[in-house]
Amino acid sequence: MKRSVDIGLTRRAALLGAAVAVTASSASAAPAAHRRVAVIDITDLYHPYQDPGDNFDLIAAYALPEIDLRAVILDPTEGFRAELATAADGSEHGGGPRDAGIIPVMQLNYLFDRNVAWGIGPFLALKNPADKALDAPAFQQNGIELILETLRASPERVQILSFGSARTLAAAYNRDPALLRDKVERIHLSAGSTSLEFMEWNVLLDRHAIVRLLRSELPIAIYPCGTKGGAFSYDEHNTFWRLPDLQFIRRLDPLLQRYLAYAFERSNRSDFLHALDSGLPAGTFDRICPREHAVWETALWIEVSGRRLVRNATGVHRIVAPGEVGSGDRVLTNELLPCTVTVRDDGGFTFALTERESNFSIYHRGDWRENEAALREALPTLYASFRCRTKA
Ligand SMILES: [Ca+2]
Repeated sequence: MKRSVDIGLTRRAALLGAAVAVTASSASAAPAAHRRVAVIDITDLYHPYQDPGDNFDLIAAYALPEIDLRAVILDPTEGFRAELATAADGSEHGGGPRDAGIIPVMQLNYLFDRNVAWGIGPFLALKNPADKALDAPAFQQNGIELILETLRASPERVQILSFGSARTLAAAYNRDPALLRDKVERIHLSAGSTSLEFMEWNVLLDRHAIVRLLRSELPIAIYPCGTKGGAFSYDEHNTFWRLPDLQFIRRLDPLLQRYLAYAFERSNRSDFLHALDSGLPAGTFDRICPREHAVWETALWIEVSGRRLVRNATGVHRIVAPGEVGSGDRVLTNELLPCTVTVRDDGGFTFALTERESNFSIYHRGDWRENEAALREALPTLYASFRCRTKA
C-alpha cells in the first residue's frame, strides 16, 4: 500500500504538472486568464433544490481563482421535476416540483459578472451504453452539444467535473469519441461507491452512462460518493464529509449570502436577479445557518485547482495554492491513485490499485477522520475568501 501511494504521488505530480506549475508561478504575478485550468462543470443542480449541496458547490466553480469555467451543463432527471419524486432506490423525495438550476446559474453569472455558457442535458436516462440521445427533444440536446462545442473551441485540454449522472457526458462521447480523447485532460467523476453492497445515487440516475464511461479509454478519476455503509458513510477512498452547521454563511460576501438564502429558502421570487440586490429578511441566518450540510464535492475542487489541504504549525487547516504552503505546514492526503476498473452492466463497479499505466484513477484521502476535521475548518475559510465581481 505504501509503495502504491508513493507511485500515486509521483504520477499525480507528473499528470498535474501543468496545473501545479501554473498556480506556483502565478503566486508572484497576477494570474492570466489563459493560465487557469479550463473546466466544464456538469451538475444535477435544481431550483428549488433537490440536494442544496449542488447550489452551494457551484459557487466554487465561479469563485476559485485557478478555475476558468467554460461551461455549466445542467443534468436534470425527469422524475425529480415532479412534486414528489421516487428515486431509483425506491426512496421518496418531496420539495418539488422543480426544474434544472437555470436560476442559480443565471444568479452566479450575474453576481460574478460573467456570461458562462450553460446548457441542459436529456431528462431521461440513456437507453443503452452507445446511446447518442439523438431522439431527445432538441432543447434537451443542448447540453450535449455545448460539451462538444466547448471542447472544439478550446485551444487546450479541458477538465470535466461531473457531480450528477454521467448521461450528458456519455452521450457527448458517443457522438464524437475522438474529440473527447483529444481534448479532455481528465474527467473527474463524483459518483459510485467503494463497495458493490451500496449502489449510489448518481450511478442509479443513469446506469448505462456510467457503464459507457467506465468501459472507455478516456482519462477518468473516480471519486466515490459512498461506501458499503451508504452515501453518508466514510472510508479512505470516498469523498463524503459533513458540516455540522452552516454558521459560516454569516462570514461570506453578502451577495453570496443572498444567493444561498434564495436557494436554501426555496424562494419563489420571480425577480431572481433583483432579489440579490437587497438585504436579507430578518431571521434568514437563524433559519438556514443551524442546518447540517452533507458534502461530496470538495476533493474534486482541491484536485482540479491544484490546491493543497494543509495543517499549519498551530493546527489551523486551510485549502491553499501550492505557493502558499508554508515550511511548517503538513499537506494532508488528497490524491489520485492509478487503478483498474471493472464495471457491471448495472453500473456497479470495483477498482483495484495498480502500478501499471491506467486511464483510471481512484481518489484517496487516507485518514477520513483527519480529512473531515480539516475540511470542516478549511472549506468555510475558503468560501469566506470568495468575492463576487460586482457590488450591487
Ligand atoms: Ca449532485
